[in-house]
Amino acid sequence: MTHPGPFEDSHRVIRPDPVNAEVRPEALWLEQTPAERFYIRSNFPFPPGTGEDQPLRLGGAVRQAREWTVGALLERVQRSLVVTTECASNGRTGFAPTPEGEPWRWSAVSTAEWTGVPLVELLEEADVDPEAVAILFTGRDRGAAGDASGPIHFQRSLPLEKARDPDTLVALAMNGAPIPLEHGAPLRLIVPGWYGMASVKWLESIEAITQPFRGHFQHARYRYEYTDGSSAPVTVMRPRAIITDPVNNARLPAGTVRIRGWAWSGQGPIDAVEVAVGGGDDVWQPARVEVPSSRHAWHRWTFDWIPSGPGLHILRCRATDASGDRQPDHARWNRHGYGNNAIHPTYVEISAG
Ligand SMILES: Nc1nc2c(c(=O)[nH]1)N[C@H]1C(S)=C(S)[C@@H](COP(=O)(O)O)O[C@H]1N2
Ligand SMILES: [Mo]
Repeated sequence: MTHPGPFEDSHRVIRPDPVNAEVRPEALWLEQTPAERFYIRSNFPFPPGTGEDQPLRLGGAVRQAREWTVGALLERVQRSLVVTTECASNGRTGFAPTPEGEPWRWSAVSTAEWTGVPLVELLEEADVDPEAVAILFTGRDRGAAGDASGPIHFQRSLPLEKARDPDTLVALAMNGAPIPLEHGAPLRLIVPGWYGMASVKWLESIEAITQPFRGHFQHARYRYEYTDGSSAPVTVMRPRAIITDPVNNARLPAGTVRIRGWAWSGQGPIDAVEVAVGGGDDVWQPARVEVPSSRHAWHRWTFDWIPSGPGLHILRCRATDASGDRQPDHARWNRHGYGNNAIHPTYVEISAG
């Protein structure tokens, strides 16, 4: 163990160095995940901390290159959004054969309130050239990746339209406090609705580019690469519902069980969550789905279940979003194991009497 860190107490650590860690089941009971329990996904070691004098540069294909310190950004009008973020690799170990990469199980997902400056305001101040095709974001962290000869930074691009979405934020606070180092201090991008890789942590520069970006984390990773040779970029989160309580392997007394969980999708609001309690059979019954506290936050759902008797039971749930997309029994296998939104069972044991 090179870096057990404090994270062993608060998370289920997937890999200690650099730290990659899932949310523990009890932290998923909360609508907003406390910052110190939010899942952590880091490709490289955390960069050193910086202060309010850290600059954020915006350049490239713009009429007026700009630079703001963190302190200057903090003085601007801020916007707060509650956002559910899931790692594209969540559920990777559910694919067979298991793709290479961090062995994420099913809890690389969290929700937080992010506060910051809408990116579009900064882009407007810099006056992006009409020839720009995308906006590129660079994080301060770096390391060896792919076949690059030296260390590279974590870099990702966004299409102009998504970069200009008023909900795409340069965030300076998480759950009302400064962003902790592991989540991108002092400032990071937040791209609601997209899998986590788009939300670049430790943001240090923004560049308007006139050619599509083909860097490692855009082109060699975070693409669905299928066995038939086709591929597509990983973007919005697929619909998914999870059971938060009872927890897996719970032993419960006889009587009605209130099953609860969350459901989300980057493709739109959740239209339905259904529950199947019969193990192998496919009788799906509707759960009650609540309106989320914000447009980008997960929906609470509940279902009152009367167990048919004592013994082992298999509980399953599945979400359908407003685009009509429903969680599948099996997600399509892809080389790096992204986007596995397959239905995932929870096992519980009901006591006799
Ligand atoms: N600079 C930087 N940003 C990053 C990453 C990274 O390794 N470096 N990982 C990305 C991925 S894959 C995810 S899922 C989210 C995780 O954010 P979190 O650690 O705050 O949960 O950050 C994204 N932003
Ligand atoms: Mo991720």
